Amino acid sequence: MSLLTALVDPAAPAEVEVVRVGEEVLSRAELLDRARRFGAGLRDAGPVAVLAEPSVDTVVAVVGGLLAGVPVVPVPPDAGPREVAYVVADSRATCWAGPGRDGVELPCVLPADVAPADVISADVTGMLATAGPALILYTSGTTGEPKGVELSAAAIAAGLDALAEAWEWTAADTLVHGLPLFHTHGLILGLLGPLRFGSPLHHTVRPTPARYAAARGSIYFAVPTVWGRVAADPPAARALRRARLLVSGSAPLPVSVFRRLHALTGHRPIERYGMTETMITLSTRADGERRPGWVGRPVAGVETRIRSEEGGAAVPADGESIGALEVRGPMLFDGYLGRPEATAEARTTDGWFRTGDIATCDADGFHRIVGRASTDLIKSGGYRIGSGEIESVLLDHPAVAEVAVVGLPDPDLGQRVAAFVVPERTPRDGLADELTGLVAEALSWHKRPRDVVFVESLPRNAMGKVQKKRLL
Ligand code: MLC
Ligand code: AMP
Repeated sequence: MSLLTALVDPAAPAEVEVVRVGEEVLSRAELLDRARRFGAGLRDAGPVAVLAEPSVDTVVAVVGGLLAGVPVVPVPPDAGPREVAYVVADSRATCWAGPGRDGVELPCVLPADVAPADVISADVTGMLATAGPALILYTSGTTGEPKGVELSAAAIAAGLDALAEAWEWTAADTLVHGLPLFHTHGLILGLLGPLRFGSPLHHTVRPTPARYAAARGSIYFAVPTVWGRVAADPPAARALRRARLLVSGSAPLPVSVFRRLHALTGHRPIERYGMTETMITLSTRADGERRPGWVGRPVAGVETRIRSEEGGAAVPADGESIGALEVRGPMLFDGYLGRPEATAEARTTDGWFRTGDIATCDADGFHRIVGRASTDLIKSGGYRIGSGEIESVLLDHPAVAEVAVVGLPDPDLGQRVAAFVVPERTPRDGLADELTGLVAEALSWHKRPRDVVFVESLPRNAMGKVQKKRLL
């Protein structure tokens, strides 16, 4: 059995459109042919790093890697040279797909021009049984560098099938979104889902309200920032009345946005909750209650438990008591690449994954995510950003004596990255912009601080530890 069941189904029509990215369209036959040829070019079976621009070439490279049974490592296209070099080295990628990037010295396979002679043998079809990771997704932690999350084809298939069941997602649907193709939301749910279920994907390149309104789909995916922008654009929102499901995730959907979307579109959005490490574990359903501020029940195969942060006792399922959310299920990751200690730390001794989120659950099994246990993981526009990685880049700058990075509440992005900087001396003009640029260059554009605040000192407790909560 293949992960991409509908795509490789020999009985499916060849000429049907399966993926559209902006103006570029791929039929099923074209995608299969190009992906198989690309896959055949990956001769040594080492991971392939794919510069995940929103383009059909990215789709070809990802699908080609999966069909060839080669781990795919998506690289954010807005990543600076230092982050690109880190991801390539840490993942031990042996091949680079896409336009060249400074500092990448791997052999390059361009998805656009693989020779026809390279047609892959028909028996390589991305079997679910393939050992090892199908995808390695890089994601930030509370400290240190981002970690590579290893997801097997079997886990991805289980995660997608659970969503198909909850959302009644079938080949009769057309999915529309414009999310990045390097994270769970846009890549796994947003690309591999359509190719597994045979529902065409229309990727809008950027997730703007106008583009969502212009596309004709039955299911729309977006992060809360995008839904907030749609809700602030009534003509665009009204165009989504004809959809079947509006789905929000990757960060909390503000209740006000839920209500406004409902008023403008006639739809109560589906909210679902997940993580790179777990895929989607909680969701409301196509045929069930959708409650503003709540993310629903465990999807098929998932179990959850909520334990008190002090002592670990189960908290009552009364919809008010809060505790640390732990999950288990068949869609969870296998581990952090090359980091057995971090992998072990992420799980309890009895095998549950510690999400790091604080949640409550009511007597009906409905969950609400209250926040994160640590202030060191920031969610900005749906992107997960570790304050530690930004702090270490800023501390490298000679004008920075001390720094603390936090996520401040933001009406558009949910949280915005803010850096509180103690300068070595009176900050010169332009230093704030220089520090912002440094993060964009070393890490990614989307990790750059939106605010740089110069302060004389950072709030510390008696032990000298920075008290970030006092900066919020
Ligand atoms: C963009 N811009 C750049 C740039 N990239 N400029 C210079 N250099 C770069 N590298 C410009 C754009 O052209 C634009 O300019 C401006 O910056 C703002 O662009 P934007 O795209 O609107 O960005 P922004 O407002 O910062 O971002 C909002 C957002 C983005 C919602 C589009 O945050 C986003 O795509 N979020 C999705 C994150 C996501 O998919 N997370 C899922 C994680 S998985 P101008 O002039 O055109 O305005 C997960 C699991 C789960 O969490 O549960 O799903
Ligand atoms: P990532 O690893 O980028 O997928 O980020 C995972 C984190 O996003 C989770 O640990 C949550 O903190 C947050 N998250 C995802 N979906 C939701 C949601 N629907 N509501 C609240 N937080 C969410």
